Amino acid sequence: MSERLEDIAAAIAPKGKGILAADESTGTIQKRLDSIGVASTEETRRDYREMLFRATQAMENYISGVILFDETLRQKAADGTPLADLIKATGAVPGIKVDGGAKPLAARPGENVTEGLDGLRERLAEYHALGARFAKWRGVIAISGTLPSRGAIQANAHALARYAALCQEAGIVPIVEPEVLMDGEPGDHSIDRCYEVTEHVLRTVFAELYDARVNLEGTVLKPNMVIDGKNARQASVEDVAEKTVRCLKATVPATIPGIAFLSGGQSDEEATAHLSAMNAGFDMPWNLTFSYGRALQAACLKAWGGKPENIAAGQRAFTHRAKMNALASAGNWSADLEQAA
Ligand code: 5MM
Repeated sequence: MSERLEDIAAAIAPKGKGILAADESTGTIQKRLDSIGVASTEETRRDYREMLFRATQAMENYISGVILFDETLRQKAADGTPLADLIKATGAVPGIKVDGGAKPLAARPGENVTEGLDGLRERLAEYHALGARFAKWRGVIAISGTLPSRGAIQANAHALARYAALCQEAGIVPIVEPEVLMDGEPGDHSIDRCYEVTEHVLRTVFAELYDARVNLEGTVLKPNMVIDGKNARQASVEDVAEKTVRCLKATVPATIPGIAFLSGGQSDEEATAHLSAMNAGFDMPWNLTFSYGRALQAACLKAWGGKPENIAAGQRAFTHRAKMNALASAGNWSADLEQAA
């Protein structure tokens, strides 16, 4: 594969394929495994992810890249093959989450800033040697009656830009993920409030990327959709699609090759329906695809349940969701395909 940033960015956010976000940190994967009654150990985490990466049909046809957690990039499959090699063998690109998580922002009660810039240059060099060709950093913005503050948005956007510039210096494509939460507390905000905050966040992020001299053609954006809070869900599929596209057109330069959404707590089918409606209904300068965590994995996790005899069932569930989202990334999904399956 070409090592040019522009080619890697185009390869991980194409039409008809998308990214599997399997970069749950230790605490998050523990929650996921707890939900199916499986203890989180290095081995169970490995087994779960090996099941995903060995779902050949899904990986070869519908998945362009996989975001990994540090532990996973260093792990080997049960037969000794590095997990990153399993991914590469399917034609997908291995990527790595490099942020250190969202931590309380000093003097800004209730708000967070993502940490992890110290030593990042050295870590990126090591990740490149281990085979990662793209990275991810997530900044988290919560909506409440009084938040977010301009200061917290600025701090998160600045960190995203410094991260992105360091990635490109290392020959790694940055996925820039400023997430305006739909599932934060209280989660009662309207879709219009989400629009307003998302617009401000994206404008600030692109101003910071410009100041940091980030090459947008070698960058992928991973935004939230413009959607109402989890406790106030009312907006129709058409409304989410129209407002999301309008907000992106107002803020995202056409030089970005691809936009890969997070699912953010939407149901599996909602996340697919929204993506498909955008691609079917609007002309856009960028490819619009998925970089889902929960919306690609929830059904698989449940079908597997930690039992070796359920590996094929888990892989079928993952393949189905990956296929539905791949169709959505070309605007070709419809609800009857879910029923047919
Ligand atoms: C897979 O979850 C990712 C890691 O989360 P933690 O750092 O909290 O463990 C997460 O960043 C994910 O890549 C994105 O938010 C998209 O995931 P969803 O589930 O929202 O599609």
